[in-house]
Parts: sequence; structure tokens; C-alpha cells
Amino acid sequence: MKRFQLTIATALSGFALLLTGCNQGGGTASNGALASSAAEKVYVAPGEQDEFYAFLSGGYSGNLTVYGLPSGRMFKEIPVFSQFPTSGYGYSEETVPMLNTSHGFVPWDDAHHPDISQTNGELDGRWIFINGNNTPRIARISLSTFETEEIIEVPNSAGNHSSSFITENTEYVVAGTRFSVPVPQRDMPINEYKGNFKGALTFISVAPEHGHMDIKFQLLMPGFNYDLSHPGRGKSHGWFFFTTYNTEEANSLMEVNSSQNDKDFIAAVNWKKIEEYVNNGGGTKMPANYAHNLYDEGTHMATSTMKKEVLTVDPTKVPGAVFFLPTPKSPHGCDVDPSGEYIIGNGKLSADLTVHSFDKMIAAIEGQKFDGEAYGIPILKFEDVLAGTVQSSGLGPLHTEFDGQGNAYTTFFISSEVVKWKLGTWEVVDRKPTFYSVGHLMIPGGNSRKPFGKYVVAMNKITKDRYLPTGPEMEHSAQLYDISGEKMELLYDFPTHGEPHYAAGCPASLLTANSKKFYKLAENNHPYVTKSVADARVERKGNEVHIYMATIRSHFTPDNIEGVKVGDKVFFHVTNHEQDFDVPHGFAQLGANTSEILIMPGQTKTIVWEPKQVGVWPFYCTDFCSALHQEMQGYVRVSPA
Ligand code: CUK
Ligand code: CUA
Repeated sequence: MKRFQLTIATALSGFALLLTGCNQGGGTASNGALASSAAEKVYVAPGEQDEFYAFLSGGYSGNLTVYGLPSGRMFKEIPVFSQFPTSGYGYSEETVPMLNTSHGFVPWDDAHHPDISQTNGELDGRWIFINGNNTPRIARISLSTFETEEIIEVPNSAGNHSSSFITENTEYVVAGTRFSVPVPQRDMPINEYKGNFKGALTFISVAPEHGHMDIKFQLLMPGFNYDLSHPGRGKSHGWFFFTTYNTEEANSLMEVNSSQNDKDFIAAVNWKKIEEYVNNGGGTKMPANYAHNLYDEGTHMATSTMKKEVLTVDPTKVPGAVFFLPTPKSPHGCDVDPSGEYIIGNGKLSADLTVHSFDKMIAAIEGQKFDGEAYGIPILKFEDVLAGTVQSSGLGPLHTEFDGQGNAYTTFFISSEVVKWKLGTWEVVDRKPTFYSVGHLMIPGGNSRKPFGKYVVAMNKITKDRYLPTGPEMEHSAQLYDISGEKMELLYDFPTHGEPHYAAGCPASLLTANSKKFYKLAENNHPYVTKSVADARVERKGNEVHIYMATIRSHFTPDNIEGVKVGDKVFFHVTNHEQDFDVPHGFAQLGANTSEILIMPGQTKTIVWEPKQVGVWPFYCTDFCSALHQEMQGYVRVSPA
């Protein structure tokens, strides 16, 4: 994405400006009548609630943000692949293991694609998954607690980009490698890439009871770049589709090298067939180091386990499992319509969209009509699988979503617009400019068999003049369109955090009933819990000092701590004894070089302090919790070693 953005965006930035100039009244809410009708549609009166949740990826912030639609109000930022001082995630002893990897503690990542769990192809609101690109990882977040519960590292992968999309019963969350790499990793000349590097497509099983992830198998594909993916659904359930680029296998992607081929491929993977193959003992176990980090709601603690082995599958050993569909001009997005029949490859270097037919693909496979092979994988004939072409006359198509009423909506990055077109007839029925240079778009449920086609959110890469200036760096900008009518109507702009690449949305009613209110103190199994205020105490073990601290409005117990020495390692294990919804306490210690912690009712959290200076050092509650919040304080006396 980056390379493309830099080269083409700069060359064509004039194009976007041109659009701004000629679109006054073309949907901007800047003129009177339009503004007031749009305002009514996004207005959520004080005390009222939004109709939809939207979960926007935070890109290079490593987080996931939660918004309401249509208001565009942000409700929460969920830390996933990052340290987050607001709650102490990634700082507290309980959560530090979440960010463990085979490369050590990696408290950052580039989070791209959230996807909500499904049952029978419909959103079920249990979990949301998101990928970390840079140090390849997949996270699972509970949609009851809105906390990150699990992170699994993906070995043999790099630039974990065609991730994290799920199959229609959440059997698997699937990850694809953007960069092919030596498998296993080894010291070798980079220019021996071609024919030697591999592209791992990883199928991670999700346990239906609790969502725990486990790598079932890795398909070791030819060394292309695997860009995006989508599961089949309905009739194509059991298949998964991945766009590729650089099928030339150039090790340096100067435009000249990697765009020689007129067509790259969509890889069609029959995962059911491969699942059967591995269930019957197929595949090769290969040494691989990767971390599996799991948060336990009972103990309120995460543990990190280093795994040592992964099951790999050579696609040529499973006949009928993998095929290549030629697709023009470096396709980026790979989207499957709600019926499962149409597979759309957004060729980012072309103006047209290629739509493949699942039925035609199956017929061609059954008729053994192949057009050669690549590394033993059959290539289907373009004409045999083509359902149609959308002649959009836009530039730089990236991503497509669906409204469930037979329409598709595609973003065009270069011509900066959303184009609405009809599935089956391929005719363009509407187009609206975006401000500016849209990447992904999202319709709640748009990635399932049952979209809720009332709104589309466009996530724009460039903000320019949409908000009051904040210096050279602006937040990205999202735009909300009403799509309930024949023509799209731009309703609203709202800023986003980090760089959203994709979002997932669902009706609010799907989540509100199961949203957790508080953790029961009686069920708190943290090893350092203080079950009653009378239990609060200080214990020394060698140079470790464990403070079992209880907190309830408006005291810390204990609040005067003596006997600590320079060179000690002091653990504050703070348990919040409140059992009222929404009454957190915070805790911060002067001199501790970590963050504060925010402890929710019923929870225990721990921070560590290694005092370096003699003195009497205060601590206090960081979250305004009652009229006596300022009275929530205490001292630690630190004596010479
Ligand atoms: S990518 Cu960012 S605009 Cu990671 Cu989904 Cu296409
Ligand atoms: Cu407890 Cu402020």
C-alpha cells in the first residue's frame, strides 16, 4: 500500500484537488438544505444511543477504536498490539505477557483488518479479530469485555496482511503473508528469492466454546506477495480467496520489476480439502518458534507460551485444493459477495474491476480446463472464470463492500470516490467523491451473508482541509454516507485514530445485552488478590516486597508502608473492592518508571517499582472516583540498602 500511495498519490494529487474544486454541492454538507437534512440523520440526542457499533482498526497505533454510527462518536480505544497508559495495558504485570513474541517484548504493531465472529455466515457478536502486520500476530478481543484476550504469533510469515478474516462459522481465522520469506528462516542471498522464498497462508482454528486459537496448518505457497483475502460464504463456504501481486517474484519491487505481468492471481484455496488431508495425517511438522499469549478472565492474568512446531502443507500434495485465477493488474482487495458467487479482484493499477464467478470456477475445475501451472498449481483460464467486468472509469480501485440488496460499493483511491454498482449487470449506478483518497470502506455486516445496508463509512487517507488545522499532522478522516436510497448521500465527517485500514460494524443490539458490567470479586482468582480489606498486607521474600493492597472509596489499605529498601523490587498488587458498575480506581507511584494502572471493580492489577532513591514517596489514585478522590493517597518509606 505504502509504495503505491507514495508513487501514484504524489503524481496524481492534482486529481483529488480537481475533484474538490468541482464537487461543491455534490454531497458536501456545506450548503443549507442539505446540511440540515443530513444533520438530522446523524443526530443522536443527549442520552440516546447509536444504532450501530463500528470497530475501526488503528493502523500504526496498534489499537482498535470503537465508534457509534451514525453519530461518529468514539467510545473506546482498545489496546491490542501496543502499550496503553490509560489502562496500564502492556505495563501491568498481568498484561505484559500479551506482547511477548519470539523476537521478545514487542509493544507495537500495525493493525489492519478487524473481523467479527460469525455463525452461519451472520455476525454473532462474540469476538473481533485483528492482525498485526509487522511482527505477524492475530489478536482476539472479547465483545463482552472489550478487552484483548488472546494474541497468537504467526511463524514463517512477514507483513501479516491478508489477515484476519474468518470463515462463516468462525472455524478459522486466516492469515496470509504479504512478504514471502525463506521457510524456515535462514541466511541466504536476497537475489535468490525467486523460486526459493515461500508465502505461508495460515489457518488458525478457533475453539467454539472459548475462542482459543491454535495454528491448524500452514499452506506453503509460491513466493508471491499475498495481499488481501476473503472467505467464501454460502455456496463457496469451504474456500478462501487471496489476491497476489509480484507473481514475477522480483526481490526489488521497483515498478518495472513487479508489474510486468499483465495479470497476477487470485489464489483459491479449498481449505476443507486441506483440513481433511491434515486430519488424515497429511502435512509435515516443521520447527518454528512463535508465542501464544492468553489472558484469563478468572485470574485476570495473561500467560505467554512459546510454541516450537507448526504443521506445513505443500499445496501440490493435495490435488484439487489450490488453483490460480488470473486477475488483472496487481489486485489489492479480494471481496466475496453475500451470496458467495462473486469474487472481486480490485486491480489497483487499472480502472476496471474484475469479477470472477464461483460456479464457473467449479465448472472449469471439474472440466480440467487449465491454462498451464505455476509451481505445480493449476492456472484457470481468465475467460472461463470471469463473471463480468465493471467499467467504472474510476482510478485505483481498492476495496468493495455489499449492501445485501444486490449492490456493491468500491473505493477508488486515486480518483477519490466511492462507486456503487450492480452485481450481475455490472452497471455503475452512482458515484460520490470522498475527501480525500479513500482506502477501505465498511458497511455493518458487509463482510457476511447478511449486511445491514443503511450506511457506508469511507476511511480516507488524506484529511487536508476537513478539520481545523493541527499542524502538519492531521488525524485521518472518515465519512459517513446514507446508502438506504438509490443514490448515496454524504452525511458526516469524523476524525479517526491512527490509520484505519478496514473496520467491522454491527447493530448495537447484538452487543449491548452481553456487555459485561463488572468482574465479581468472589470469582477473582488472581494469585495476589486481596479478598477483603482485612487481608491487605505487606510480605517480603528476599529482595521482593509484595504489597497486597485493597482499594475502595476512598482509601488504599495499607496506605503507610515502611521497610522498603533501595534495591528492592516492590510489587503493588491492587484489588478494587467496588462492586458498582463503572467505578474504577487508579494507582500511580512517584518514581516508578512504568505507567499508572486502572483497576476495574473486582479486578487485581500489579505494577512493579524498583526504588533508586532514599525518601518518603507518595502514591495516589489517578481516576476521579468520589468527592474524596483527592484523599486517596499514601506513602512508601524507602530506606538505604
Ligand atoms: S489495506 Cu490499507 S487501504 Cu491493509 Cu486493507 Cu487497502
Ligand atoms: Cu479512587 Cu480516585
